Amino acid sequence: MTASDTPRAPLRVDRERLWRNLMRLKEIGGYDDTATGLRGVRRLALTDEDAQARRLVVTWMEEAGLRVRVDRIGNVYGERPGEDPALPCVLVGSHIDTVATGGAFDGTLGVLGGIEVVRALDAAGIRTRRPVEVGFFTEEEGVRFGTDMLGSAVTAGRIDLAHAYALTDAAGATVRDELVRIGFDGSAPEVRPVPHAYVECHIEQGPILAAAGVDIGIVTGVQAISWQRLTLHGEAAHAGTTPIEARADAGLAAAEVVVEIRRMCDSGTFGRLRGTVGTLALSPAQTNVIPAGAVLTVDLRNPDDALMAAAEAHLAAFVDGLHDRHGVSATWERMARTAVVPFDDGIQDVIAASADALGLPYVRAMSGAGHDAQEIAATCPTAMVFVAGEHGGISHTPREYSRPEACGNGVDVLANAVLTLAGPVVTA
Ligand code: HGY
Ligand code: MN
Ligand code: MN
Repeated sequence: MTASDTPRAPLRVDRERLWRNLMRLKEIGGYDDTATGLRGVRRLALTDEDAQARRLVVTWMEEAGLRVRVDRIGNVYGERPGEDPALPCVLVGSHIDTVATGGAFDGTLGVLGGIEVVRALDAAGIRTRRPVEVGFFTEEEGVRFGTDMLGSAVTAGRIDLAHAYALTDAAGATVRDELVRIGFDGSAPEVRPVPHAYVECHIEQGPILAAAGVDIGIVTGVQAISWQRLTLHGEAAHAGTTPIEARADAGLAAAEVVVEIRRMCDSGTFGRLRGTVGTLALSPAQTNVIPAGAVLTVDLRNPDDALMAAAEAHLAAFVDGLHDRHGVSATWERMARTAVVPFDDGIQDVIAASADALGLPYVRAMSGAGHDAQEIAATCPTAMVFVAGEHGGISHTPREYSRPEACGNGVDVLANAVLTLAGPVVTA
C-alpha cells in the first residue's frame, strides 16, 4: 500500500478555538436586545463595528499564516500557498456583517471555520496541491446599503463596481466613502482569479435540519430573491373632518399591500412563495393626519423562477389598482433581484463524501436564505455545507443559536471537502 492508498483519518478542526472565536467576534457590535433579553449582534457593513471585526479577523488570518489582501469593494482574502501556485485555489468563506438584530453565527461560522480549516491543515502537516483561500465579502446582508450579497456580486460581475460605490445608506453615506473611512478600500482587483471551487459553511437559518434530526445539510441551491421598495402617494388631510369616501389614505393602501402579499403566499397560486414587508414608514406620521405617504420594502422569495415572476406581476397589478380604489399612486424601486441558483453536483458529492467519512448523517436541501455562494457560483463550481440551528433554526434575531458540536461538525465537513478539492500532496 503506498501512502496515497492509505485511507487517511478525516481531518478535524480545533472546535474549542472555533467556538471561543465565534463568541469573541459576537461581542463586536454586541448589544442587549430588549425584545429577547439576549445579547444580540449589530454589525452593519462598513460601520465602526464592522471595521473592528474586520481587523480582528484579519489578525486571525495572519496568525494562521495566511497572506491577506483586500480588494476594491472591501472583500478580504487570506491565502495559504499550494505546491503549485499556478493552480486555481479552493476558496472558502462567507461574511461577517450582520443585520441590525443579528446573532453570532450567520456568516461568521463560514469565515472563522475557514480559518480553522487552514489551521487544521497546518497542524496535520498537510500540504495541498492547490492554494486554499479564506475570504469574507462586503455587505452580504444588504440592510445598510440596500442590496444583498453586494461584495460577492461585484466579484462575480453581477454588480458594477461604480454602481456599488455609489450606493448610499439612510444617512447618505456612500459605500465608497465608508470603505475609505474604515480603511478597507483595498487595491486588489475586485474581479478575482477564478477559484477551482468555492465551498461555504453556513447555518441553515431554518427548520429543515432540526426536523430531520441532523447537524449537516448539503445545499442544492438558493431560491430566487426579489427586493423592491414601494412608495405610495396619497394626500394628507384632517383625520376628523375628512369624509371616508374623500380620502387618499396611503396608510390604508400600504396595509392592503401587506395583506395581499400574505394572501398570495397562502393561495398556492405562486407555489412556495414567501413574502415579507420588513419596513413600513408612514408620513407625515401624525395621529390626526391621514397619511400622505407610505414607504415599504417587499422581500419575495421563491424556489421557482416562473412563479416568482408571476408573483411580482400580480403584485404590480394589485398596486396599480390602488389608484382606482383609494386615489393612491405608486412608485417602485428595484433593490435586488436574483434568480434560482443551483449548486454544483460534483461539489455537493465531495461534501457528502466528507460527511460520510466523518460518519455524520445529512440531508440535502435548498437554501431559503441568500448567500455569497449564490454569487460565486456564477464563476466556479460551488456548493454549501449547512449547520443546524436550535429553536427551529430561527435566525436574524439574537435567538439564533447552533450548538458547539454542530458548528464543529459542519467545519469538519468543510475541512475534508477542502482537502479533497485542494488535493493533498502525498509524501512517500
Ligand atoms: O436575506 C438573506 O437571505 C440573507 O440573509 N442576506
Ligand atoms: Mn448569511
Ligand atoms: Mn443573514
